[in-house]
Amino acid sequence: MSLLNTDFVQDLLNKVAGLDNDQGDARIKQITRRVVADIFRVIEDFDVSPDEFWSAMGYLTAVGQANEAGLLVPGLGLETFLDLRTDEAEKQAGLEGGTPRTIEGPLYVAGAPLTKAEARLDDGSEQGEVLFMEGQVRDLNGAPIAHAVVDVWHANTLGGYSFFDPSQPKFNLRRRIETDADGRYRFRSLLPNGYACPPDGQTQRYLDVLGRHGHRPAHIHFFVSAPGFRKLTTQINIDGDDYLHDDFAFATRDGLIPPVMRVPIPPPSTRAV
Ligand code: MBD
Ligand code: FE
Repeated sequence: MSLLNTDFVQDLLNKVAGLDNDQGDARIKQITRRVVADIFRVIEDFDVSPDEFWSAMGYLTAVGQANEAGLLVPGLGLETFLDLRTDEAEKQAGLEGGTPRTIEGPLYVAGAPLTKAEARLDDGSEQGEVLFMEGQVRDLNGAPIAHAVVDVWHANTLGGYSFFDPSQPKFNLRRRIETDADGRYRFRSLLPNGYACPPDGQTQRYLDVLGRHGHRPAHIHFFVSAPGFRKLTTQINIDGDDYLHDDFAFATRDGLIPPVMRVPIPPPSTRAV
């Protein structure tokens, strides 16, 4: 027997969503009507017990208290779904091509130091493989864009991000670089390691129940923006990472795995002076 389909429960849903008044926000009301009805349906179809229900409410409370909503969202593929929808909307609008977008994730911090054309992202206090990256910001016709801002952020060699990892200096591995007259930028940093969800955190607790890991492949985030252009949110992955195609956040995409060239450093005695 379905309680959901009774007039009584349908009327309850209408009242819950404020559909019996003419105040408030019509769109939020419609969405609320759907979301609550869908939760009712899940409870009915899966015969969810009160204990199970309250356990789920306790979980959501804990996610909020742990500030992990932004981590759970990519873990559930929701952020990737938003990207796929934006891709589709742009395609419908005739906007195709260029570097693919991928998710922002929860670890961006605004206001990183801004420099022209080049930057060093690490302060020399951490040991690791030195990374050089350079590129050119171009429009869809291939024309370079001068004075674009490349906002880059990534993890350290332990997979931790400054601000979220209190052991790192402020804005460590976070910079904004303004492209030069040819649209070019370059930076020096340290090769990051992959991020992993906090093992005792709420996101990992859920992933455990799903039999999933909470690892991301090593990656570098970018916002690329310039006046008069859409803002690009993307990442590159470091080729060869064990999790390259097994990202808990589902952010790896074709076109975002550039070749990594390892360059031997000649011993000091053979170095040109
Ligand atoms: C990250 O570093 C990240 O980029 C995402 C999407 C989720 C968690 C950690
Ligand atoms: Fe990240």
